[in-house]
Amino acid sequence: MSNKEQMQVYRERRNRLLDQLTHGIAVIATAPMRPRNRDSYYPYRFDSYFYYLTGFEEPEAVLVVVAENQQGNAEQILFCRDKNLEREIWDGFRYGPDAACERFKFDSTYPISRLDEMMPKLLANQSTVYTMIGQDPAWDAQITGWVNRVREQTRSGITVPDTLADVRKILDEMRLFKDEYELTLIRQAAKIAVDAHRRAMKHANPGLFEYEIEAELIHEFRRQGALAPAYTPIVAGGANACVLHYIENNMRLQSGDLLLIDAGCEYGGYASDITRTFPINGRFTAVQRDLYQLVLSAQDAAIEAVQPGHTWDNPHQAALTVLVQGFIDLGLCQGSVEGIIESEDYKRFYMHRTGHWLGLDVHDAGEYKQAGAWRELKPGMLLTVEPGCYIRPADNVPNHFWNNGIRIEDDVLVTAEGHEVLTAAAPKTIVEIEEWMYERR
Ligand SMILES: [Mn+2]
Repeated sequence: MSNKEQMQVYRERRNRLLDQLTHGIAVIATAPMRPRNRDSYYPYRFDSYFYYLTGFEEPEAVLVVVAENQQGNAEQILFCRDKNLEREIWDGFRYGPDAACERFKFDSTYPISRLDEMMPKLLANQSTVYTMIGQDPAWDAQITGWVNRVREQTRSGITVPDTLADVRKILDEMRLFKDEYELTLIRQAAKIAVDAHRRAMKHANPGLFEYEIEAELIHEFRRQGALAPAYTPIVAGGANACVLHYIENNMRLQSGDLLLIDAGCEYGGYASDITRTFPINGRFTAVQRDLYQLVLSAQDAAIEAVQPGHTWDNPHQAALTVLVQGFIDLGLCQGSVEGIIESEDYKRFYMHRTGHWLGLDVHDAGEYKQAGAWRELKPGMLLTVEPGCYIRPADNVPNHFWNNGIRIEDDVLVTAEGHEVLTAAAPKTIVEIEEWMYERR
């Protein structure tokens, strides 16, 4: 897709937002730069909603979309940093309002320094202000301040906005359905993460540290042009895999242990999210084989349940049924499948749900329930499927199971025919993993 066509995609998203603004104005700021320590900043990451509507990556920018301006027309406005040749020597290129207007297909652009002066004029005679409420107290105060400045002019006949609405209600629903352009970026994010997991498996060996494997992941991400990990990678050997959000990644890998890696990259703004679990020495033990095959069967059942017309909860229930039957067969739980699901006794070994929406954010925008019911899956939705099993030492658990944490996670697109697993090329069956690791010697 040419750059022009890409920018048209963003403009059309703003048009679709416009279609849903009844007599109102949407004001969406990008993310602030965040200080790390003293005068160093974290690498800059734009706000996902702002980026979804603009494709504009610079900090200090605000999007304004007006259903009807003072002349009665719809208008798409960007406030951004001015050109500044002096600053550009230090910090790099910035578009400036003129070039940004042309390239990003806005109707008008202004320097961000004029935001405070212009917002009361733009808000005058608008009834509803759509913005992100409560995300940043300073932003909430700014919006309120501008509305109060409009109020000061009411004796001249100007009316004041009387409704504040959360624009995310509209945008979450839009972001939930991925368009063709997004899918191109998402497929690439998935492909790079697949390669990173393959690379990590190839490099794993007893005696290495978890961070050495993390380095292999990051190497592959950057080598293929991904910005960064989409979230802090989890590289968890042995007992560490039973800590769901383990990110220290600083222990030595032991032969006989499993290694759980939960890592994905951000490419073109989009996250991939893959988990693989494999034996550090390249061969599953008999116990690990039983547990791993159970989680894999649960994942197969859950992926099979990703179908248009099914609900969000179907994959989770499918995984849960397989897992609980397995816990009974292995002697980890006692009773019937229904009874154990009812009592939630399985939560000793499986305490999270089976997935989440995926997109610009790794836990992406979109409601999971509508009017109290799990929502229906439809083509274009993208989700993860990630059942697991985590066995910590406990009196009522046979000790040969202890300290095995397993999760298997893929990124799955709902299609008209069923589903497509975007991350299928990362080795997953016991045979695939052992063969791929055997070749590393
Ligand atoms: Mn995930």
